Amino acid sequence: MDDPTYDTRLAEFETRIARGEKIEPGDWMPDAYRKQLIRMISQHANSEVVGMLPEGAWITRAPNLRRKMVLLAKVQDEAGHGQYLYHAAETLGISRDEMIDALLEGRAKYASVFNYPTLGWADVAAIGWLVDGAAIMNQTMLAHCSYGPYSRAMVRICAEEGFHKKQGQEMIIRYSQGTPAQKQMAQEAIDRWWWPALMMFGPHDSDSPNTPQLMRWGIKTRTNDELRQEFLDELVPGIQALGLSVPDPEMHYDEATGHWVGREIDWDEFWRVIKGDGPMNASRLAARRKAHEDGRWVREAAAAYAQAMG
Ligand code: BYC
Repeated sequence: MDDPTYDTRLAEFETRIARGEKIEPGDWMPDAYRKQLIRMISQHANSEVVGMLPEGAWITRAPNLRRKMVLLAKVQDEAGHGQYLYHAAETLGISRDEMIDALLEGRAKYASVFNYPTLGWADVAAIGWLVDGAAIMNQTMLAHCSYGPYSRAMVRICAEEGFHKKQGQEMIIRYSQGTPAQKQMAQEAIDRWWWPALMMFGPHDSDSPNTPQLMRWGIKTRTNDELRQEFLDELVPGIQALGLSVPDPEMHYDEATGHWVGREIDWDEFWRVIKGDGPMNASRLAARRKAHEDGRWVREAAAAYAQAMG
């Protein structure tokens, strides 16, 4: 039987990716590919689960039954996304317990955007339109990624994120056409979530150590800056059409490039938040730890039942 060398296996692996084939869990893959996927998918799963907290805080304060039902469904969807993603990561040889421990011990990352507070009802709307909107751009790309379980999870997640984005956009549209107080509420929410949403796409390509390897292996097919630009080009005219604005006095349409261009993101703030020093980092982790402890008896009962049933 042939015993292909690492280089031969790598060449075959890369040829499969170039042909557009999906890599599946039992297939040969370079160690670095496996590690990159575990890193990204587990961070993504953590983001979905921590991302339930900012909006979850408003479920009891939704202004009417319809809004409450929509918000409940959305937050529940995020839990489901976490489930698919932890499962997808498990196919790569890491256990859910390891991933959850890393999150609760502060060793794992999750999207920086969820370390900001939701100070008003319209923040729920801004998260839907801006944050889910940013997530969809990134996840539509990931639905075409080279790893089968991740790409299939993304197809389903994107369908649900489409509903999340639309319910947020619909709220902002209505409030922008409502009373002066409602319009102001919508504007303040956009002002609060604008910069954190732009930061979701990650650092500039020149400061993104992972992008070259992720692009080489078809995990990412577009860079952080390309996706951020697409977001700006879609969102800025959409917000302005409602008589609202983005909190960036330098934002303008550049005729030469055909793109919207604004001022530089505050990257010091971005790195501070990622390193654990954002407005809500401690509170988010405390909430997850409490939920984990409160759910311990359920996990123990389920494990005992499974053992008793053989
Ligand atoms: N936040 O080399 P880079 C949702 C880290 S949730 C925190 O560019 P990469 C929703 C990065 O991890 C959807 N950390 O990284 C849920 C790396 O550190 P490590 C969330 C960030 O991987 C509830 C370092 O910075 N989406 O939709 O090439 C309610 C250097 O970065 C961030 C995903 O998770 C950040 N924003 O690109 C509502 C998508 N940016 O790991 C909505 C999956 C960068 O080397 N992830 N870092 O220590 C990705 O697509 C990519 O990982 C990223 C970063 C674009 C985020």
